[in-house]
Amino acid sequence: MKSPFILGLCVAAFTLAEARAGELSLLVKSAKGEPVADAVVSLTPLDAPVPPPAATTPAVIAQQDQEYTTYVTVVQAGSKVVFPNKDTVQHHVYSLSKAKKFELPLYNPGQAESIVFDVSGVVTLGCNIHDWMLAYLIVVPTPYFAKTDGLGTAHVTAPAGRYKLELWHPRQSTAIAGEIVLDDGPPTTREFTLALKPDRRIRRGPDSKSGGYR
Ligand SMILES: [Cu+2]
Repeated sequence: MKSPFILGLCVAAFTLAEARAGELSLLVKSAKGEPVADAVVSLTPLDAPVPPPAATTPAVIAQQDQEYTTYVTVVQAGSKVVFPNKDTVQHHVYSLSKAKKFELPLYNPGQAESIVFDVSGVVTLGCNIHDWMLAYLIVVPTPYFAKTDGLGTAHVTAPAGRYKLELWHPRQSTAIAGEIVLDDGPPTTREFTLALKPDRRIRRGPDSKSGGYR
């Protein structure tokens, strides 16, 4: 039987480990000072092993109303992504990106295909039938990542330590990289201003019969 002393030590060690979580609080703005959504930040440990992907529910990028439901999706390398067709028409999903070249030949409404993405990088998704359909899957080497919301903010919780920070956005030609240290104190804050290129997405006309994004 374990002595209460040993048990007490274990509990203390566990509590200490639990408390040593750091947090990054990120704000991304455009050159005009407007909040930037869909910026992806990832933190890759520099002094600690990178945990493998958790066995969570796979990410989903659906086709609905002739659009991809999610413009920017982030997963850790080694994760599965499901591509359900929730539409009333067929779609043909493909990517010519170096991180993953693939195609899911024409499939019907109600069907779902899935793919494992094991190489880090940007995977640009298109559809052979609907030229305007465009989405990005960002495959990162770490489980510590987030995507900015409409306010341009994102939060990443990770164990205290030193990280390589990478920031990517669809309208930014190269990713920003840097180093950051998280400790167990108040969140570490970072603010980035991006010089964004024009939005490549084709917008849908007012009649809504024409193709494009809403
Ligand atoms: Cu399509």
